[in-house]
Amino acid sequence: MKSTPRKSRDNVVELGRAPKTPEVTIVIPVFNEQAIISSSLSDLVDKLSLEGFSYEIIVAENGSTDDTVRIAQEFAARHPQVRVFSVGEPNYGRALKQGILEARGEFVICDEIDLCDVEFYRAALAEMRDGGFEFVVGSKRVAGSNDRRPLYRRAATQILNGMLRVAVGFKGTDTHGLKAFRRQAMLDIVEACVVDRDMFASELVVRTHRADKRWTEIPIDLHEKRPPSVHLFKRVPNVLRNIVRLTGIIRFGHDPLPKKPR
Ligand SMILES: Nc1nc2c(ncn2[C@@H]2O[C@H](COP(=O)(O)OP(=O)(O)OP(=O)(O)O)[C@@H](O)[C@H]2O)c(=O)[nH]1
Ligand SMILES: [Mg+2]
Repeated sequence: MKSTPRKSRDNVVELGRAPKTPEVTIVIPVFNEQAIISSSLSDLVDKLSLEGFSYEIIVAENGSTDDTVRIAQEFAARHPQVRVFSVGEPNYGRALKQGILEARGEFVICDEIDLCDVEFYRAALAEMRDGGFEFVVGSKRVAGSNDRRPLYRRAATQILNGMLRVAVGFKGTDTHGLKAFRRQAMLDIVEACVVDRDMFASELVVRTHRADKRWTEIPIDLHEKRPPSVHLFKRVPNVLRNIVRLTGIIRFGHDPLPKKPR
C-alpha cells in the first residue's frame, strides 16, 4: 500500500513517509560540532516552521572524533525532515558535494552549522524565483555585507579572492560559505568539480561563473556562533595545492598534481 505524504507541521514534508519532494534542501557539512549541533538544528527547524516552503535538511558529516554523529542521528530520529550521513575522513568539500548530490529539492541551500542563516534563504529564494537567477552566493565581502570575523580572516578571504581572480578568472567577492541554487540547473557543474576540501566551494563558484549561469551575490550579516573548527593556518597548504590543481584543470584541461593511487 502506498503511503500518503504526511506533514508534521504546515511546511514540513516527512522524509521516508512522503513521496513528495521538498521545495528546498539545506545541506550542512559538519565536523566536530558536538557543542552546537543540537541547538543550531533546533533553532533552524523552529525558524523554518515559520517559512512558507517545504524542506529537508541533510547533515553531511565526515571524520568527527567527538559526539557529533550520535547527537545528529538522535536529532534526525526525532525530526523526519532531517537526514544525516557520515562517511570517511574529514573533508568539507567531499561532504558538501555528496550532500548536494543526495538533495531532492528544487532549490539547494549550502549552509554552515555556525550560521544557519534563514534570512539568506529567504533572500536567495526570492532572487531565484523572482529574479531568474540560478545561483546565489551569500557574500561576506560584497557592498552592504557585515563581516564580523577577525581582521586576519577577512584578509585571508581577500587574498584567496585575488589568487582566484588571477589564476582562474574569478569574477565575484566570495566563494566560501552560503550558497543557493536551482538543483537541476547546477547538477552538471557540481558533478564536474574535481577538487575537494575547502576548495570545492571555490571550484563550484568559479565553474558557475565560467559557464555563464545566471548568478548573483547578495550581502550577508556574518555572525559566527564560534571560531572555525579548523584553524586557518592549518588549511593553507591544502588551499595552495588545490589552487594549483584548479588552475591546471580549468585553464589547461589537466590536473598537474593528481592524487597517487593508493
Ligand atoms: N563534513 C565536514 N564538515 C566540515 C569540515 N570542516 C568544517 N566543516 C563544517 O563546515 C562548516 C564551516 O566550518 P567553519 O569551521 O565554521 O569554517 P569557516 O572558516 O568559518 O568557513 P569558511 O570561512 O566559510 O571557509 C561548519 O558547519 C563545519 O562544521 C570537514 O572536514 N568535514
Ligand atoms: Mg565559520
